[in-house]
Amino acid sequence: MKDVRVLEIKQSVFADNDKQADQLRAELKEKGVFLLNLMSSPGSGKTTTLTRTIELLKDTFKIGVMEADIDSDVDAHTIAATGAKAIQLHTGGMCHLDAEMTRQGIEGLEVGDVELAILENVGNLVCPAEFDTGASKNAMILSVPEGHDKPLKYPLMFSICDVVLINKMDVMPYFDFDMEKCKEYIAMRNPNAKVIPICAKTGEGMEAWANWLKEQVQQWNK
Ligand SMILES: Nc1nc2c(ncn2[C@@H]2O[C@H](COP(=O)(O)OP(=O)(O)OP(=O)(O)O)[C@@H](O)[C@H]2O)c(=O)[nH]1
Ligand SMILES: [Mg+2]
Repeated sequence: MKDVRVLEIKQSVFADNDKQADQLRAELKEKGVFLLNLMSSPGSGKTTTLTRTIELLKDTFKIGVMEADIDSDVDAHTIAATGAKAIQLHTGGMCHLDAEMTRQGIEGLEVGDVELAILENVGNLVCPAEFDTGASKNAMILSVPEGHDKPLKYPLMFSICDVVLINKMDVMPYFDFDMEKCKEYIAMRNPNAKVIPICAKTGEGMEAWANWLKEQVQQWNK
């Protein structure tokens, strides 16, 4: 198994997270690094989606991934196996990353020639939504087994995301998931959010998602 670096990131001491986030965004822009913040509840399919995304975009962009978890390095190993640059971040028990913690991750990743950096945030629908990480875009995954009512219960998460991926479309027949209602609830929280149904297991919808991401990176670089 390929070795991956594990970085213990320190809890931030800065009071003004929004300022730190804007500063990090500006620095990344200067370096030509697009940062995607990927959020979801535990097990919705972040790592599985990322491995497929890397397969589709690895010839277009140099990709680096920061895997944030409270413990373990399993996700960083999964990503490293795709050939992408990967680092595991341990949050010291924190359920989210703020901008300064993200900066520590970016420094640990040694972005260098990385054009697309992706942060797999800690699995949680509440805390990560409260902290701007300095990312260029926010994405989230809602998986079918979680239910279509989640935008009603976790409004902030849906309101800050530019794109919502509805994952695990293959298990749709086994759950009472109403896609139209889900889209309606997401639009109530954020009319500008793009919704893309995907199945990270079979690859359904992954091209649409990869194309959306590619366009965002290219537009941001203009
Ligand atoms: N049926 C089905 N299972 C999926 C799909 N995508 C992911 N899974 C499964 O869901 C489980 C969790 O997937 P992960 O990719 O590890 O999810 P995660 O969001 O990264 O999980 P954490 O990092 O622990 O928060 C695994 O058993 C995956 O194989 C899908 O599209 N369909
Ligand atoms: Mg994961």
